[in-house]
Amino acid sequence: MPAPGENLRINSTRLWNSLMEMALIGPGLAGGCNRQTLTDADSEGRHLFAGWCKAAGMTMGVDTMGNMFATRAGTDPSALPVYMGSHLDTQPTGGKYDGVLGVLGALEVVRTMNDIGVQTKHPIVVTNWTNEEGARFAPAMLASGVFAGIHSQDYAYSRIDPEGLRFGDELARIGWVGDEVVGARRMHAMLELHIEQGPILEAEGKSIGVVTHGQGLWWLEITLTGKDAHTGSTPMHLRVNAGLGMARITERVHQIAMSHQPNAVGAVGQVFVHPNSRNVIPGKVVFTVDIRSPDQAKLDAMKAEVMRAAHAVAAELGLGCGIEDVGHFDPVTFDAGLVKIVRQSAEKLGHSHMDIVSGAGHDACWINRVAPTVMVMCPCVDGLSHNEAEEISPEWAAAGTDVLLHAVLEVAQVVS
Ligand code: HGY
Ligand code: MN
Ligand code: MN
Repeated sequence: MPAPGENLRINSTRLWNSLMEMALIGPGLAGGCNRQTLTDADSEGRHLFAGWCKAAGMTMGVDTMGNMFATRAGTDPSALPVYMGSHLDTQPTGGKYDGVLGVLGALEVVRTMNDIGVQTKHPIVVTNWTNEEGARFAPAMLASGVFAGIHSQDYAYSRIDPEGLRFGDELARIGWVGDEVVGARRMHAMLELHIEQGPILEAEGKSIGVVTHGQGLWWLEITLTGKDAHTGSTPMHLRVNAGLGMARITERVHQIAMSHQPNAVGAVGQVFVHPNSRNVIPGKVVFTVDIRSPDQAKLDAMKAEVMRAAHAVAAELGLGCGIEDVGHFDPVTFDAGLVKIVRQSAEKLGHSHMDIVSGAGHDACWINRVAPTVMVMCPCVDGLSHNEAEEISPEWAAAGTDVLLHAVLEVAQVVS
């Protein structure tokens, strides 16, 4: 006689329909999503998620960072809950699945448990972490970082978006400041389902990524100051061109990442040019360098080399140079016991799988500081993400969510 829940599979049609319904909120211009954190679209998505959680019989808690926690009771209310979840906010030109699969996959796990009345010893909590992307308000994983004690709430509330709006004011404006003290909750474990956002699983023909580690990251915001001047009448030797400095540093970032291969990456993704007029030599540029590696020594070395290169280029061109750390976490090792449970769940379900290091940052990287944590990944088409054309198959979504279901049933201990 199989143990209760042994043959359980999620309802993949229900999951896919929920993903498609959420994707209609904050639609992008090219088929993806633009549901940036603390916008009205984010709030609308939150309300849709909250309504689904209520319909699934869960009780909702919200903390002062807007993190949402929907609880399904366990048989032992004194047992610490098992958390699952990810994020509903998206990049400005984001896809339909980055983060959303982890939140709605976790909801589908609860819906499936409800279908046959599975009871677990530990309560189960489905989570939506605020501002995972860091696109509007840096750094990424801001609210899970406050929850894990990495950032103060005052720091988080003070973060400013490109329009000069304040995180704390925007959270209040959309009405999602909760009454729970952020970080007060204790967890038995946290499991996050996420698309890979890279090409490895698809290329290897694997349906499941068993995430053993996450690479570390630095976001360095560099401000170069030169002199606005006429692009036509200013002789070349009299120019103090901040735009030229940015171009040279951008090239150096690429060279530095290439010099630390394998397992090192670097790029500049966000640039603000002032005054950004066709016939004015830029007197000021502000841009963010994103460098990452799973190897601590490489990550540290790249940061030092980028800092040196930036100051050297600025000196060559007579530019002022300021560098601010606007995001950082060191390489992460996830909980070995949970990794084993995820791997065994994939094997039990007959899904092809491989161990993998996460190239992207995730809320799990911070929660790993305060509770045993692991991630489950599914492939995405051509490894593409942070692009409106991001795509996964319903089969991949179902496989990842089935693995999440069985891993959670194991960790939360099925009672009946
Ligand atoms: O930047 C990241 O890796 C994540 O997508 N926020
Ligand atoms: Mn994500
Ligand atoms: Mn993302």
